[in-house]
Amino acid sequence: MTDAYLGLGSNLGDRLATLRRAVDLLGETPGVEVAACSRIWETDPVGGPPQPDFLNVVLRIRTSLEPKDLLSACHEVEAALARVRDVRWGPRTVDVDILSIEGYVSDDPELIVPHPRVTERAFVLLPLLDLDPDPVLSDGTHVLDVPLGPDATGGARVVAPPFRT
Ligand code: GSY
Repeated sequence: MTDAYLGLGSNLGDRLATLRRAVDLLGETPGVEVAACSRIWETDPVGGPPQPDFLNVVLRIRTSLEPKDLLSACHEVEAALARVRDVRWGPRTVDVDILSIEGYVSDDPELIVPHPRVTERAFVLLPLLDLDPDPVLSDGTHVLDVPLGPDATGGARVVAPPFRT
């Protein structure tokens, strides 16, 4: 089993229910076990057109899936929750991103690991710090050693405790 971090975000419909269902679906996926869940953060949208605020959460999972199969599992959860991929960077029912996979580094455009913007986005960074005070990405980067960009700390508030996993 391998540890991995996933980032989830939603800014359409019942955001909290959607995130909760996405976490449940991930946990029901064969070969995926949800090990830890961050608090639920409401965050200002970063990028794209004007759009509603997001709810974001980060999970630590343990998985026996190969990275590409884990990516497919994430896409299946998005599809099950009727994510519509229309506007790039636009509003979405749910987004499930792979942030880091223990022992795995990839620059394949289909699956870049670690995720290149972990240290640039408060909606990823702050929930990740809920799970680990000194997160280390799969390329050896200590997240807290990276200079933080302008979107890395602001525009985020905790709105709910972690989901039960
Ligand atoms: O990449 C995730 C989708 N996304 C988000 C998000 O999840 N949260 C916030 N606050 N802004 C975002 N912009 C994009 S794109």
